[in-house]
Amino acid sequence: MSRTVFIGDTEYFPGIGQIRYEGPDSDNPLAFKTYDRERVVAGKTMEEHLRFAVCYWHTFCADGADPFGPGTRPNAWARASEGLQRSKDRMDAAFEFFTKLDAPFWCFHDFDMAWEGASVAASEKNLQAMVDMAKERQAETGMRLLWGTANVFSNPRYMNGASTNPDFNVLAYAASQVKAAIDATVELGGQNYVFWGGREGYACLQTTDTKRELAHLAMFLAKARDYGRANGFDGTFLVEPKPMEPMYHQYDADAQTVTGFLREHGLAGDFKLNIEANHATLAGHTFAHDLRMAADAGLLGSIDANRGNPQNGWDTDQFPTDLYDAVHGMMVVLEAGGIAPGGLNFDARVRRESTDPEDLFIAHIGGMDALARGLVIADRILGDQRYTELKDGRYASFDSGEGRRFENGELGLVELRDLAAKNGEPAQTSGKQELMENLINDAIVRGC
Ligand code: XUL
Ligand code: CO
Repeated sequence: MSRTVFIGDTEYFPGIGQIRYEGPDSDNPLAFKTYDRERVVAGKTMEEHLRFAVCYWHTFCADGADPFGPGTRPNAWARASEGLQRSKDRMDAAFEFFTKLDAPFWCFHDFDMAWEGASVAASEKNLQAMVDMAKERQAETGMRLLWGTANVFSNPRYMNGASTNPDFNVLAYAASQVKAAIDATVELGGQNYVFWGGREGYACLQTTDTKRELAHLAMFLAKARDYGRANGFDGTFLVEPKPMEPMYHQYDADAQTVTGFLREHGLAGDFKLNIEANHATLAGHTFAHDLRMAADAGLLGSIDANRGNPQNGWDTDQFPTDLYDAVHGMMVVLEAGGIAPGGLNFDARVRRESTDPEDLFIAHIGGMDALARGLVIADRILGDQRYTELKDGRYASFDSGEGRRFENGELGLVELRDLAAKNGEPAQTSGKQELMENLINDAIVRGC
């Protein structure tokens, strides 16, 4: 059963019906070749595994503008000059897109869905108007909210940060937005709530009291958690690591940094990580690396699926069509037991030069197919004994005897020294990287 397609007073994507699975031989650019929501892989349907979400900001708020030039896409839903009408048109376009794409989830920032008012109370009222509308649209269509968040980085008041701002009044203003965005997330049944520390970092180390700012960040997150828990939010809070951009340094630099921070402040558990591929690469890691670090810590919460550009290193937020990234990433997700209640959110935008309305569909279809292929191939690899034997076999010397005693904490440095003296130079053991790479390539060419 597919979702009900929603079309409002205006059809924003005429000529495009619901996107369907047509199989690998289809040459229809507006069809899935691999993503078949009902197909069962490793005991669950693709829809249950992948939990795809469309994001509001890149897909319905961006128009292709970059620092060197204005927008290239005259979005039909962004014509009204008045805030309420523009937000309503945008929401109609968004629900038409979500349901035609047949993705189960969506994500928003407060001021992508609504528009900022001249006061805290005015902004709350604007957001509530759009929450009321979104609630109706969700009920009509069966769409669900993966996560909500607050944009506490675009308004100039946040130029020096939000919860790490040196001015307490700015911190309090950010709290008013986070409170309202948590309320909105609860009202829409959101399964997660995200903190991306857009400007939580610094531009000048010499003017910044980093210790104090980090303490404020931890206090702010704890108070948000307390508010959410007391007001009906039983989902997961997520921190989204990113090392830089827009700041020179952001405190939530990567998965391991955030893990340490959450543990230091007693936040781990209520808070997990939302790993974004392009943020991991900005930090000098791979997507799979940050997923692995989060999963090993028991803190893999959700994923912002996209990719960067290896040539420039910026946060280019391209659609995740790299098959290796998809396979490597889904291997971690499967080994971690899945991503629910998180999901795979396309925090990705079409290129400035991709100006046809259908390009938004083509981009999402490509990302969904790539990650579905990643899922099928990752499952194949993990089910291949050669993979487990190769990986586990490398640690065999810890499975029994003295190695096992070391793991159990029974050997000190003196005992280890004596064992080394007795056993002499260790025999060389091959790392077998190329064999593993070949296994993965062989699994890829066996198709999906
Ligand atoms: C920015 C980014 C954000 C967060 C939500 O790089 O990834 O869109 O995902 O604030
Ligand atoms: Co993101």
